[in-house]
Amino acid sequence: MEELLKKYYRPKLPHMWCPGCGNGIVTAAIVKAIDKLGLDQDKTTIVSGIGCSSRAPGYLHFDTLHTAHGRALPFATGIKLAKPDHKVIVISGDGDATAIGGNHFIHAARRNIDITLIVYNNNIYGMTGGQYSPLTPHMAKATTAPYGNVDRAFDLAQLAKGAGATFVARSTTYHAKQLSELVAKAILHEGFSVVEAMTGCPISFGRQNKMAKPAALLAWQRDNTITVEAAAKLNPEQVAGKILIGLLHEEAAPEYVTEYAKVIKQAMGGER
Ligand SMILES: Cc1ncc(C[n+]2csc(CCOP(=O)(O)OP(=O)(O)O)c2C)c(N)n1
Ligand code: SF4
Ligand SMILES: [Mg+2]
Repeated sequence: MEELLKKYYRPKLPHMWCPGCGNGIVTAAIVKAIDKLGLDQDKTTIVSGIGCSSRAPGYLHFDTLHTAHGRALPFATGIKLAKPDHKVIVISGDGDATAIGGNHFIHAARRNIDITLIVYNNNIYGMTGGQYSPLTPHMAKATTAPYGNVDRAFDLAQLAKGAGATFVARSTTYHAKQLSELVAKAILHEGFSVVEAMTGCPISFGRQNKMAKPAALLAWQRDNTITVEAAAKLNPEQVAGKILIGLLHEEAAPEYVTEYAKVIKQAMGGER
């Protein structure tokens, strides 16, 4: 880990994450995936919006952008169109990606642009003190829902798939090794890839939901998830109520930047 720290992290401590926050585990999973793939640091750009999770690129030694709340994907789209040979990774919170940035999320998925989006899903607006997000579970407590959240949560994976994402995966900070392997696969996938990283926020979510200890949040992830492979061996009643983790969807489809380049060529008088 020390080598990874020297190579991929900026010497910028202390960081702003609370003790027991899962964001460091997700960020390390991304770094390990990048290292495993041997990506060129000068050709890897990491973009984020605003939130606790969105602070991650600031700690990483790549070309990084910390943009506006919910707007990381439009910035990343511009970068990918201008520099098609760059790997572009977007880090977003659940609120960032599916509330204020929900529109950008579905349209990036629809376009199938070759960007990898990692959603740090802590089920809450962490940075601003625990307001509910579209991924806060039904009847979970939030500062804006002290009696429980009556809204039903999105299933991020289904939302991504329905909007056209061609790679969709989910894992947790408890399953950090699997999470890193899925991030690596997502980066290699040509098209819009989404990885939901379930992560614990003991301060803004856990304290309101009887999981103030970081270990309680990890135990929740362990006890409420099941791998796609294990679920395939069980009948539906045995899997009911569990959250599926692993590679959930993968398909090949025309990629946006490649298709756009063909249109540019045609407009310049060439053949398509
Ligand atoms: C346009 C705009 N609206 C609202 C905010 C305030 N704000 C900052 S972070 C945030 C929510 C962050 O939640 P999430 O995306 O889930 O990230 P987390 O902090 O949980 O990692 C909000 C509402 C803002 N910075 N900009
Ligand atoms: S508020 Fe939650 S998500 Fe934000 S740094 Fe603290 S523990 Fe992490
Ligand atoms: Mg959040």
